[in-house]
Amino acid sequence: MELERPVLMGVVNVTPDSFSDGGSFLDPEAAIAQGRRLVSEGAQVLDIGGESTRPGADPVSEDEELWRIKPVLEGLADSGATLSIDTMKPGVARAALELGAGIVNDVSAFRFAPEMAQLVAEAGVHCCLMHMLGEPRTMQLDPRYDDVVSDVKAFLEERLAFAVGEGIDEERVWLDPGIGFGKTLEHNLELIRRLDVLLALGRPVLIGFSRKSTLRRLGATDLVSASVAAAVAAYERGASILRVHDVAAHVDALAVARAFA
Ligand code: HH2
Repeated sequence: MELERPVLMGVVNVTPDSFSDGGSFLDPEAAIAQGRRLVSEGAQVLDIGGESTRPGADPVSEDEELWRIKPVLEGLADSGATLSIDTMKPGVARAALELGAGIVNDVSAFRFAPEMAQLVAEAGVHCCLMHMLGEPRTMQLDPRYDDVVSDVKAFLEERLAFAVGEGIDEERVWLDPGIGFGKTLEHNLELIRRLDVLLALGRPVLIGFSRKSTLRRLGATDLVSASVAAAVAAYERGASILRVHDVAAHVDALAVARAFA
């Protein structure tokens, strides 16, 4: 996949309980319409997820997740975007790959199910490996690091080596520090401030700050404009892929930021 920074990854959450849009797109038709709208606004990638990873979220069964995402992947196959499946489950990833998905976005970075790596290797698709401290149910309970940036870097380096060892082409791996996944506001800010440390791993970095509650801790009340500011900051520090819910709101801001590059 040719990456010309910044790539906008539009979020399609087919869930009743996601952070900010839970329940809005549980109906497949609504999710498909949302996906098409995000592509028309400028998303090159659509990230389709059937399980919420918000803090405290309960896990979803594989059958339920499959039931949620399959019709949406089918309905978006001709959308013009590369489809990404946001899942930790190999069964869900396999079904999505059969339906044409080109990216596996695993927020557990293949820790939940290591066999996910072989699946990605055999399919020859891209994957995104994300850092998370602990698991969604408990990750926001007093997260601590020696140095958040070096700890996340060491984790991503190890997961990248694991992925490559399982046969995944290094060129097909994206890395993500996992904004909000077991991190305080200060941790999230520090990861963006020192993004160069993660870029030194040599892989494109994905950042998902969009609509996250950590923005409220900065006093933000309008999470869309706050998300745009965070995306621009991440882009300026070298992020390649921005995972966002409000594609239209990001397009012009990033185009202008890019003009300064
Ligand atoms: N954030 C969320 C979900 N998946 N994947 C990556 N790679 N990076 C992220 O930052 C990321 C992600 C959480 O956001 P959202 O999809 O809005 O909520 P939920 O997980 O509750 O569906």
